[in-house]
Amino acid sequence: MLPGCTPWPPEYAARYRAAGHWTGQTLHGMLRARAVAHPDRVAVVSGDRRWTYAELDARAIWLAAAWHRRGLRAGDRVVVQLPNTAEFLEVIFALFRLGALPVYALPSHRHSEITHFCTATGAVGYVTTGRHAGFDHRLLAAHAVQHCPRLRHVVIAGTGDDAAPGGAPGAGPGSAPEELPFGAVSLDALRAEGREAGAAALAEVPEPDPADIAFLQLSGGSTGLPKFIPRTHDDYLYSVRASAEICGLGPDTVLMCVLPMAHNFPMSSPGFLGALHAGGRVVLAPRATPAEAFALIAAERVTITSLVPPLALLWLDAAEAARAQGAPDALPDLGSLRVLQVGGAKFSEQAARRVRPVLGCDLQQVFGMAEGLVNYTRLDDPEEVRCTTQGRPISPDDEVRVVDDEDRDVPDGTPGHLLTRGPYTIRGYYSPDGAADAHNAAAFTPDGYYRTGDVVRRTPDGYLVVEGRAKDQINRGGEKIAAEEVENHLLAHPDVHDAAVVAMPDDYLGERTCAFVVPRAPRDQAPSGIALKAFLRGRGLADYKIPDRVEITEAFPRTHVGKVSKRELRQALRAQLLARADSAAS
Ligand code: OOB
Repeated sequence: MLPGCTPWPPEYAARYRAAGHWTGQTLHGMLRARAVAHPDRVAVVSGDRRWTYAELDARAIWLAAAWHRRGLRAGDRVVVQLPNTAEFLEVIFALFRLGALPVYALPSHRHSEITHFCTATGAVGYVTTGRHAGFDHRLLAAHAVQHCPRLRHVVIAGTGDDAAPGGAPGAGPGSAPEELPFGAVSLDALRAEGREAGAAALAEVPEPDPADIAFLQLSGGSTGLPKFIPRTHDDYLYSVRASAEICGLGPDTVLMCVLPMAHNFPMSSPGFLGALHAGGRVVLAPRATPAEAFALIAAERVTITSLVPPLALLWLDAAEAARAQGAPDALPDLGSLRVLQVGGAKFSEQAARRVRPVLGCDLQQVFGMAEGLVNYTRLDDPEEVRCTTQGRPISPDDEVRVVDDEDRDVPDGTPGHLLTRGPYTIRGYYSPDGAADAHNAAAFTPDGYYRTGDVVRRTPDGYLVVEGRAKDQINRGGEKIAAEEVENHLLAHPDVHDAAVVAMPDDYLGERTCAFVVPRAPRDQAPSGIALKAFLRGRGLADYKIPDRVEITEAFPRTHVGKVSKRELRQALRAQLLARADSAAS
């Protein structure tokens, strides 16, 4: 196994194999089996392009061959930062074939995050795009090459604006190498190289061990910098297979990916991997706006998709508004949509009850985490359960404990900390050279339970209701922000003496971020909120981590042990917001 990863104890691994959870297949093996069984079926729809299973597999093999020729080897880490395009699939399946590990970055990540991912994982490769959503990702590549000496394989997929490679200007096979400085190669050129070499170039390259790590996923995090979650082929495929079954996927499934593909939810719950496993079709949505998504649902006859709560609210409001207009073509035909999954953050009961009447499909709540455990409401659960709980675990072998502050189990119905272990929940974060050992000691119990940081209540029939959170994290509409990460960036400002980042309630996103800042200088010379936000952007922090609000204050309230009392800060903020809303209303 990759050094720095914590394996399951052998007796657990044996049990999960005996139970048929771990089947000894790799992620690329799964695709290959489907490509052999039904080569001509469409696997992925991305813009104007439709790739069959055979084509997707062939492209992955060409890329793998080219990378192998260029020296990429099993166990090597490659940071992958791509938008929702078919190339995402091609790239990760190529890496799976080689046993090289994708490290999943989001398109919104900037140089602070990318540099951390590359250096902390010792990545030798970085795959990104050209211009996307108004930002030129080649700038990130240039920065990474300068700051990450191990990087040898920099690949740019497409160079045009919001590039759909192959169709965008300058992105074709002819894109000249001189367009790509810092030793980068275009994905098209790389694929062409592998195609020439042919699949035979991989003849001597063994398939990776299914028990080994397939990729590194990012944790939402609550401390300093994001941690990396090592998932094996065996454990991940189990969660994909079981999820596909729970969600009723089959060859007729048309699954639309709206959320960024790098997230665990749209990837595997059941996500695009589940749809491919079931022999269905994946439709990639470049944007999540109701207008574009509804049109795509109607055009491709989408049957299932997954959203975070703010997007679900946006879709509900848009569909209602379109109906209210009364024009027959104001709302595209959403009749093919059978299931809308909502997860990543708490979906209010009130909103949940609107899904069936407004969108005409079933709601499925999903409460999961990239570390493993995923809970689903079942499709045949009564409406009440689907609207008021966040579901129950995938597996009979998921072990769930709800405990008090002293790790003592609490009775059903009582809120407590959620701990879990099982056949697809990690036993430790990736810890090369012991980098995450201290964090692992805190995040896992000695007997291997992961401390999720979530506060839940369990119903008598084993469903979980999320009540809150004990971890120092902000859940901004499904995007997770570790308070400490942002605080450390603020503390790097020469005029900042202390900083504390907390969540503030928000009707739309659920939570937004507020940074309380104690300046070094007197208050009237303190940096402005605008200046501090610009400072954070300048440090290369992803946009979703930039605080929505900055409060300059003279000192922080403290707990009796002298720590900053975030609870009091949140309370003060809430009171302030309420007072402001009151005075605006009067
Ligand atoms: C998903 O994964 P992550 O790793 O981005 O975030 C996990 C955390 C959970 O620990 C919990 O705090 C929160 O996100 N969360 C929810 C939730 N689903 C996730 N909180 C309340 N209600 C829900 N339904 O977010 C994720 C991974 C796989 C499937 C779905 C979501």
